[in-house]
Amino acid sequence: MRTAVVYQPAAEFALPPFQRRIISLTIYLGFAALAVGVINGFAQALNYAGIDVFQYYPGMRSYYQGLTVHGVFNVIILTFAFANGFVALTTARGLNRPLNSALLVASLASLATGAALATAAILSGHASVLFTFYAPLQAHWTFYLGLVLIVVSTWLTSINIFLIVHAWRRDHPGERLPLLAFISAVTYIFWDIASIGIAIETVAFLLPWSLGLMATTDPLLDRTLFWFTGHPIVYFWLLPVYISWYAMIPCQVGGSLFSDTAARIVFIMFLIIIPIGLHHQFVDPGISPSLKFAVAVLTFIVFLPSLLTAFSVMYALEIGSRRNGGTGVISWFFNLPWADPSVAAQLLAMLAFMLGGITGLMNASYTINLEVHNTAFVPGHFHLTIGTAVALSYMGIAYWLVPYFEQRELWSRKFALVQSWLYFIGVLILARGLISGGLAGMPRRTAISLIDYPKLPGWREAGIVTSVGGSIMFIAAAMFFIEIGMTAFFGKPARIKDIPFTDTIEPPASEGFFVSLDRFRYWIAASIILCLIIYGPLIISHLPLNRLSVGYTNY
Ligand code: HAS
Ligand code: CU
Repeated sequence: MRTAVVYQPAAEFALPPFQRRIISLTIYLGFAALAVGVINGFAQALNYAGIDVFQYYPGMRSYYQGLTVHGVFNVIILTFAFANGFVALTTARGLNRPLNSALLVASLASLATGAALATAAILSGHASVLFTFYAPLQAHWTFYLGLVLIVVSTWLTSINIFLIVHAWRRDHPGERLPLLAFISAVTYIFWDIASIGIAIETVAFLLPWSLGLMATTDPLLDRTLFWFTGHPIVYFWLLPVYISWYAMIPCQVGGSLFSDTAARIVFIMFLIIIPIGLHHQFVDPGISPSLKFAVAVLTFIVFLPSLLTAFSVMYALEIGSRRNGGTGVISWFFNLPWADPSVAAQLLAMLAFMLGGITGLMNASYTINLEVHNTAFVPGHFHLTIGTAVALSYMGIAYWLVPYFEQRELWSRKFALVQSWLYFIGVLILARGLISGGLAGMPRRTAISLIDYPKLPGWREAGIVTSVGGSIMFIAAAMFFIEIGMTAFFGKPARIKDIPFTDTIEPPASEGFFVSLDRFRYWIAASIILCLIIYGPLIISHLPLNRLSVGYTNY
């Protein structure tokens, strides 16, 4: 028996138009950030070829200011805005229940205020500290306050999600939570635990330090707290996309997800395996090699839920293709609805993610990491993950979401298709350049166009390839904005009642162990215990704090 992943699949989606509007504004705020971010991304790519265009950008003072804009706008403002809007929407649809309007507005207000504060600090040159804002580099306090408000917006969204989950459970005692609502809720539970590190770092240390209330700070502790959140943050970017891959794409290709239980296990695995941020600190002093090794092993374990996802989603695609006449061992893949830009963009994102996953494992391998850390290899990895698996999926999702928000048809399917392919081709070229440059020792986060020492063999070619790929991506990103702008303002009016969602072939278990997957408190406890095992001894051994660093400001 096929089971829908939502409650009341046949009923009209009970989301009031006002809430739909607030959700759309939240996501549009994210897309506006993306627009600013990619303009600076273009300059980053050209930098690798030795071309400095920052000097022509109005208001930009330095390479690092541009890089901060690129990072903060694309991986903090865009991703948080998208998650807040999209996951609130999927929870509401999963339960077919309206959200709390006041909380929706409060979350958007907090996000917009935080983004405005951080933007003002960065654009005025008071926060050229990159998206990792390592101490002792010190930004203006408004930058940290902006970040705090952005994180608060995600907590407000969490409360909204948990309130309707709780209300639904009260009305349906003993029933399994519909899959779409389950994976949406787990995404935010996961993030709430993961965000504790960055919250402590900014509120307890960086904010008072930048306000002058605290003269010095402890850079290693700050970095450790940052990466406690900074690793799982990448899954907070990814999981909304996984929601689309699991619960929407199968429907969009005419297929079904095979196993409800497998999808729930994947999200629970992400929830439990939070504390692996130390794989970003393999070269940091003051952390024992055995702990680093333990974290390398845990990182290999967190590879599993993504591998499971690859197989689950691939099977769902295959089911869809075969239902529509697809045959063969491989050729069914070409029978997927490649003419649908929403599907094509996300399929291409998945293909890129295979390479992103492989390069992630390379990073996680302790000894290889010593070779590639802080080289261009790392941006090569993350442009395939956040830069494509996530960003290109957002674009694919936008190709049904913006029509749904605006109740208009997509402006041009062909234009959107060309856009998706161009972006995909661009990123493959860019990543090829960055990865080969990284292997030749080309550093990341470096104004290559301004260095006054000779480039090593291989850097020049890698830089040219990177800038060609980045330029193609930039054109494709511009096409994305044209497509959604034209859709929002000039698309043919249409009546789109609902969002896409799939069904599962294997229904959720009604008895036995797997029913307890829905008992969040067990998994929250497991997650917190694992965090304490990995980070507890590390933090204790680090006490008393080593408060050595006064702030270094570059403005
Ligand atoms: Fe990472 C650094 C390890 C995933 C983002 N990563 C970064 C940074 C970013 C980032 C931004 O261990 C730089 C941070 C900074 O500024 O310093 N990463 C991993 C590992 C994974 C991984 C093991 N990363 C991500 C994701 C990101 C992301 C996801 C963003 C969204 N990463 C690292 C490490 C570093 C690092 C080290 C530190 C490097 C250093 O030294 O600084 C894994 O989670 C990846 C698992 C992925 C897979 C792929 C599954 C494939 C799927 C698609 C299926 C395709 C289908 C299509 C269905 C196992 C699900 C069908 C196709 C047919 C052909 C039929
Ligand atoms: Cu990581």
